[in-house]
Amino acid sequence: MGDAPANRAAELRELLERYNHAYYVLDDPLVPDAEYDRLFNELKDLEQARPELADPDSPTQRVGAKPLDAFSQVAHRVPMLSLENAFSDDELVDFDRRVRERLNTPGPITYCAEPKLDGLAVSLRYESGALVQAATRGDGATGEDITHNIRTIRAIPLRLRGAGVPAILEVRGEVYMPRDGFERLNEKRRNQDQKTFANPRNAAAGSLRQLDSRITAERPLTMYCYGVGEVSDEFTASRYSELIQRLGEWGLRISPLMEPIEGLQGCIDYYNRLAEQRDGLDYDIDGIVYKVDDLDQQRRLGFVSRAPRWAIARKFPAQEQLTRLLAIDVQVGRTGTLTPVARLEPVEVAGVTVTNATLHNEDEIRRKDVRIGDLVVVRRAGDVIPQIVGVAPDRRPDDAQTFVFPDHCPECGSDVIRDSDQAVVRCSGGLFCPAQRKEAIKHFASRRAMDIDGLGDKLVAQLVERELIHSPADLYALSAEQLAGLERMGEKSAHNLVAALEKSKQTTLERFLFALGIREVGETTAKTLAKHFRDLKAVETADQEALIAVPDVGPIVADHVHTFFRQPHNLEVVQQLLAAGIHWPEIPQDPAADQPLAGKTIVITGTLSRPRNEIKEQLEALGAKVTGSVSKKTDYLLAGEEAGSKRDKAEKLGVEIVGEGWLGEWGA
Ligand code: JCF
Repeated sequence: MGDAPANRAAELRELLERYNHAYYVLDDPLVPDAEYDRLFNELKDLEQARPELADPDSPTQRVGAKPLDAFSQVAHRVPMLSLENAFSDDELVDFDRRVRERLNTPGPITYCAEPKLDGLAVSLRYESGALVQAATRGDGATGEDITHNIRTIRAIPLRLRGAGVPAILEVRGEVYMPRDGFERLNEKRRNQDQKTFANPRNAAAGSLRQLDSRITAERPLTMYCYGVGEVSDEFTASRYSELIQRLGEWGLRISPLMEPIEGLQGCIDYYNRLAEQRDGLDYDIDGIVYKVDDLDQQRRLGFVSRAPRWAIARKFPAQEQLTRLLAIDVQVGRTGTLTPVARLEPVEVAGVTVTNATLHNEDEIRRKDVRIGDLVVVRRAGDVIPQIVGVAPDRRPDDAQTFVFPDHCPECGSDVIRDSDQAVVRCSGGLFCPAQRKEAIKHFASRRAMDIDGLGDKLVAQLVERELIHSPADLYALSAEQLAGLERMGEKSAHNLVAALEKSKQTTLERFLFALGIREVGETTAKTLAKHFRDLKAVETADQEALIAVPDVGPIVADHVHTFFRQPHNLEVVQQLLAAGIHWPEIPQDPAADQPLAGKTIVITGTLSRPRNEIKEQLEALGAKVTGSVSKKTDYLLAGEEAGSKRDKAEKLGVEIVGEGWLGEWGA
């Protein structure tokens, strides 16, 4: 008779390890998160009830353990190498020539190319398939023991799987923090008044340098493997690409972008391809690594000091640059949020000229001690707005000026108000403030709101500044003659705009609610409200209790909605809009197509017109599941501009690729 709980624990561990591997290593989940959580909790309960069943390698043990007093040193049995850099094609040409000369071959060399990650190099030691030690690179000869931290990273197997695992296997690779995790971490730290990390590399390094692994466990780290150190004799491979493939088969995470290429031209093509994809990747890369693929050729080439002769890193333009901070302007957003914006001496960052960057908020400026006139570090990565990540304090000019946050709105002069909990400063002027009025009208007209074609930002600015309109309702009183008199407006565009205004009158309740620009009421909330109340009057008159009763509406949203419809001015505008002829179809009692995208798996990629999270939330509200990478199970790839590897993969797998406009089909 077996011990039933012991058997179940073993079974759960095996299942969880398989799901873990699929999720964190292959980026291709096998079960929904809820199922994983259910099994995980079952195992946790079992281990708690029967402590003798505990296992240090159990998936439940990845939450970190008691802090260490200090790091101990680890001598690398095989040195951890660094890479020589090439900053131009010429330097790459030289590299290729040197390789061919040393090998005495005229023909093209087969290289293996991979993106060079900007993270932290580590070495993992597996004995009989079990992870026994992990160390940083250190000086290449000696590093620090970070086993306790590495064990919290779910992409790193605690035990290797599959056949032929060597008795001793040291794996080398890069631990890094994906961009979205980095942004989320910084956002959280900003809200908690903690210092933000300058870039994902620093965040990864800081996370691995913790004595308390419970902190590391909370950080979104992952790893790609790119080599081996000490390996027992039974392991043989003839090519680097084959060796890496084997690591993948044993459960280690390897880059899907790694591929063998032919000769110098192959290197240049690969570089150009990745340069295109760079902004769309979900992690920072600072170049391409080329390695001679034939391991025998590698052995013949050998090393110079600490760098192999068989590899080179071709660097991309840097993602961080120093430039002068000329001024700090304060911008007023739709809901009156004042955001400091850095005006910079133009500087090229990773191929794009940057003249503005966000400074987030007042506290952030203070924490970073940014002063006008400073040389500042600007970072641009992916589709994120350029950021000021720090200053060069030793290069501060004598006349650098501390920025004083204004007490009054720069647009309308109203007093500013500070939210007590957040670092947010807001203009109290409401729709009296022209900046807020412009933003409110732009929002009202936007594609996902009333969808008024041809009403661009410049035009809205003119209309507000010339006091032709004060509220969205005034738009519908504009005549073609009035419009034709404006700058850059011909008779034809004026007529088109009037037609677009007319067309926009036929809308939906959810679009209308969204268009009103009530604080915290995004498309999802607007849809929820519309579905729940089915009638504008009902939303208008709902008290807070009735609003909180709506699924996913919390007290803050309820408060904003309630307050909005208690303002006579707002009610008047709504009345005028209805009087202008805005109307929508009645909403049936129980919408049959409740969740039109239920059961669909969608991946989002490329540059989109709105934050990815917003789109993700909408898709989820429609019943879809949004995942991080394309696989056979993906139903749609929602691709924005400059979609890179994910688009290629979707094409390869025959996954349907749709654009942002497709969301409109679902009323999103
Ligand atoms: O991605 C990297 N940062 C990276 C670093 C990739 C590699 O293939 C490397 C490396 C450092 C040394 N290979 C070596 C030999």
